[in-house]
Amino acid sequence: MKTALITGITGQDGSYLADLLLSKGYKVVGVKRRTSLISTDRIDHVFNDPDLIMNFNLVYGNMNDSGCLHRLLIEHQPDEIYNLAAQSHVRVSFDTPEETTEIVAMGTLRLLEAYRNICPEAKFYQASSSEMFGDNPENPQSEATRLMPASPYACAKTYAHNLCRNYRESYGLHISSGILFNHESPRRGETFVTRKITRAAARIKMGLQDSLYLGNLDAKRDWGFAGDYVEAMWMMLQQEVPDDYVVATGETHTVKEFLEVVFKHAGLDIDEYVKIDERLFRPHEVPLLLGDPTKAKEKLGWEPKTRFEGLAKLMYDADLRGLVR
Ligand code: G4F
Repeated sequence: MKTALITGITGQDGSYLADLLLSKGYKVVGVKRRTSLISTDRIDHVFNDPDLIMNFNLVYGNMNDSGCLHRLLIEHQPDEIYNLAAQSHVRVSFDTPEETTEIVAMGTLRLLEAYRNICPEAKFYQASSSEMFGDNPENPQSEATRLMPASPYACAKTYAHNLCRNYRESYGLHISSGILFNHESPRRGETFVTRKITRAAARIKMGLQDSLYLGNLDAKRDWGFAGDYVEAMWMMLQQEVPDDYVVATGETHTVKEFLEVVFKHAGLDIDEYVKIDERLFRPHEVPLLLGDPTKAKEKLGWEPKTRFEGLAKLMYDADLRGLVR
């Protein structure tokens, strides 16, 4: 039985990846930062399933603590390591740049050092981000596109991405980075724009909320389904040769288009409920992200199954179901 260690287990991606790996018969060690509230909602279904919980181990850890990361790798000797832990909110990274950099950049360095010293035979997945393309107007963006990060978060991700390539080349380690474009789901955090919209629409529909405040509606993103994207992560680590891959749908849409699909589906009038709040604009916006997933398709055989409209509707439906339960 293979063992996979996942940092960021309580996040959207960590929870979908745990589901996937448990379904494939892995033993999963999920690393969670201590918080005063429990915050395990996204993995509670694992605890409630006697078959799944047998192969799942939730452990405390922290990307700021080298000794802890070393101890976890010594104790669990993973075959695969998935580094998903992050302060992943771009807007918030402008307010907490140092904390973001500590977790995303230095945290990755600490984990890589532990990995190369303790279990260098393991395979390592790095969660890189399309935010790294930032200001680069060239599109669609591929693995060859120049990185021009435009936020503290993206700068930290770029450092971690470059470091992973450097460790792969310097030490011959099996490290692959997935340059994931925006990926959403009913498990998406409530402050990211897609979930903020679907949750608000459901609450408005149920009479629990009377307005939705948003920032820049013109930004364009390449939005896919997180459940599809964790499959690409796993596929990367099954390759003989490690590499970097763009994971995207190859379609881009404005925030306004997402809003329109959801409100139409909900039977709501945008003009009646949506207001613009200047405070939600970013000091520096990334105007357009559009990925070219050709390499992932050709080399991994990966393709997204869920498309834009279906994604928006399934997220709204899930939020509505959550309220009428
Ligand atoms: O949903 P967002 O906050 O996601 P963003 O900034 O694109 O980043 C997400 O995707 C990245 C992959 O490309 C990840 F690396 C990152 O960790 C994160 O998961 O914002 C999307 C767009 C932005 O242009 C933002 O300005 O929506 C715009 N927006 C408009 N109103 C808003 C809002 N974003 C948020 N969060 N909240 C608003 O009210």
